[in-house]
Formats: sequence, structure tokens, C-alpha cells
Amino acid sequence: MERTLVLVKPDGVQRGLIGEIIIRLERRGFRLVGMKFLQMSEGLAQKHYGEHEGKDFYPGLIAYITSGPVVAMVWEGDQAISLVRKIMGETKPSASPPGSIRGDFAIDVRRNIVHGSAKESDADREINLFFRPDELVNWSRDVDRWVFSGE
Ligand code: D4T
Repeated sequence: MERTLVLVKPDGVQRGLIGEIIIRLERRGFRLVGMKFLQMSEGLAQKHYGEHEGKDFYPGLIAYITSGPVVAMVWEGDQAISLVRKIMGETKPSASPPGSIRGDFAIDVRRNIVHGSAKESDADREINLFFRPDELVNWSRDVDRWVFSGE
């Protein structure tokens, strides 16, 4: 099982899309293991987006991600990292197919609604940025055997 960090970014929160995003992840079969509502500090934003420091879009990215509250969540499941990214679509909403979150709800790369960790090392690092270990819940659902074959 993999765990991945999902953010509903400030534009997703302002546009009333929190439930829409949760429902897509939940219906696919992923299991929620952590969730909080917060406004990111500049320090947290700089840590989260450290890889982009120095790029031309970096100042705007930090201003945007700290501009209002976000929902931070950890979702779990087989191939959670890559499959959640597929559910979200491409970074550029204009390249995202209809049916994906960005393909259905976004147009501009600077207002792309959601974040999902790109790879396992990013997921571990990002989850630790937003959650203490005791804020994540280890649990199972009765329905899990109908979602995960265990093979
Ligand atoms: P995040 O991390 O926000 O989910 O985005 P992605 O993982 O899909 O894409 P990314 O790290 O390459 O970009 C981070 C963030 O920067 C914005 N951005 C990106 C931008 O404003 N202009 C750009 O040219 C690029 C490449 C969008 C997402």
C-alpha cells in the first residue's frame, strides 16, 4: 500500500470543490488516513515547493498557495501515488483530459485546484511536512476486500 499527500489548493476551497475532490478519491477506492484544514505559512509553502525556488513562477506560486485555506489529506491504497495523479490530470489543466479533476474544473496552470505527490520520496517528505505520525489513522474498512484483492 502507498500513501500520498493531496492538497485542495486555495482555488479549490474558494470554489467549493472540497467535496467534489474527496468523492472522486473515495469512490475510486482509496482510504482516507489523515485530513486537516489550514492556511499554509510562507515557511511551509517554501518547504513544500523548495524544488521550484529560483524559477520565474516561484514567487507567484508561494503567494497563491498561502493566499487562503487549503485542505491537506493523506490517502492510501495500491498505487495511490500514480493513480491519484491520474485522477487529477496533468499539471497544465489545458493538457488534462475531461474526466480528470483539472480537466473538468481548471484552465490555468497557476490555478490548478489540487496537488498530489509525484513519487514515493516526495510523498514521504510531504506527508511529514503536514502531519505528525499520530495524526494519521491506521484502519481498515469492511469493504477493503472488495477493493483490494491482496494478491
Ligand atoms: P503541484 O505540485 O502543485 O501539484 O503541481 P505538479 O506536481 O502537478 O507540478 P509541478 O510540481 O511541476 O508545479 C508546481 C506548481 O507550480 C505551478 N506552475 C508550474 C506554474 O505556475 N507555472 C509553471 O510553468 C509550472 C510548470 C503549478 C503547479
